[in-house]
Amino acid sequence: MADNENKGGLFGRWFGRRGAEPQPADTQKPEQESGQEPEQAPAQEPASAEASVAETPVAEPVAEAPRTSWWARLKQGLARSSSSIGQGISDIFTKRKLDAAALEDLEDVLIRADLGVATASRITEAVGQGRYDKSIDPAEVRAILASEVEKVLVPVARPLEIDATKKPYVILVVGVNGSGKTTTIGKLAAKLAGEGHKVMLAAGDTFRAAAIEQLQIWGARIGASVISRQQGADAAGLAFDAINEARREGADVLIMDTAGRLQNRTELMAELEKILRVMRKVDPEAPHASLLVIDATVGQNALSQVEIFGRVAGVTGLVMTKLDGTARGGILVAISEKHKLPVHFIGVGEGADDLEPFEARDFARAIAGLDEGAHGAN
Ligand SMILES: Nc1nc2c(ncn2[C@@H]2O[C@H](COP(=O)(O)OP(=O)(O)O)[C@@H](O)[C@H]2O)c(=O)[nH]1
Ligand SMILES: [Mg+2]
Repeated sequence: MADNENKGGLFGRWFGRRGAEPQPADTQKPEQESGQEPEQAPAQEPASAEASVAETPVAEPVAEAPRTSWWARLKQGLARSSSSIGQGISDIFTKRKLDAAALEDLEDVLIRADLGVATASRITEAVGQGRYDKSIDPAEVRAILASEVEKVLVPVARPLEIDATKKPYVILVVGVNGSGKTTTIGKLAAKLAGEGHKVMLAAGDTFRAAAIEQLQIWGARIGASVISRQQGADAAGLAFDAINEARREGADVLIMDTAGRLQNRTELMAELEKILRVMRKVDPEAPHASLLVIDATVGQNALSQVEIFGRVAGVTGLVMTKLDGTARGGILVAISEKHKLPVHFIGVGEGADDLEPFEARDFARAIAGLDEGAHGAN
């Protein structure tokens, strides 16, 4: 594959991700919190990975290597949250009877872990129920925590269902810069293509040439055609053409990338509204899904992203990425509690198969630091 040679760094990572260790934290730092605009975005797409082509062999046989189990990866991704919660719980409840002060301390620990005030107080209440002046084992507190978190997540853990009567089924992908939109599109497209859907991609991040190229690489990798225009072109016009083109080609699914934008920049958000308006000229029901991609390392800022993108882009579901490093996974609980939007997938790495359907029970048990996931023994 000629492409393979050109983009060895990226392909090496795709293939090499199977069974590989998670990326070191410094390669996955979110770059969107500092307030930069899309036009100033640092090149963090695969193009920059080309520098390491030489020392990154394209290791196809690695596909045979055993893959670290899903549970182990999730647990590791949530380790930062679960260890701070676990430590806090041990500090509070070891050799101490349960009283109002202990419960207050517990609530603080949970709020600091981004779980949100509502969930934190519900967990605290559940822990306190009938146990005043008794001692409680930290493990029991963690079990209660897992069960309360699971209750919040069960209603939102919903698969992304492609309605085959909509052709193409149009998926718009939005989010702040660097949250993992383009990578998620690649992973999602790979998944859908693997399930037999004919997928087409639209390179709607027209701000940066590298972003267009990044999507083209994914398209080539999975055999999906990519509609693109030159850098600086109008994204709404591209959306219009893309739906028409997808119809002509008989694509089942069209996934449209967009430029990262900060949720507090009105003019950029207005551009997103324009994309939606123009899409609806071709298909009044488009987009059929509007996915907000959130970076799990940003913490509280994610709440305002959900709020504002939800309002402007009519977000129908969430994907949380980067749950494989220094994630602040608790925020997903706060988001679910507050916004009740479906969470379809979580991203646990940069490779094509690092996108997993969101499972409430696994996530709840991992964040509580319990040992087995939903599929393990209890
Ligand atoms: N570790 C890790 N890195 C990710 C994940 N998803 C995306 N990335 C990386 O985050 C950076 C930004 O991703 P990109 O898809 O370009 O973000 P976009 O600006 O929203 O399109 C890239 O270096 C990706 O490889 C993930 O689930 N885990
Ligand atoms: Mg992008």
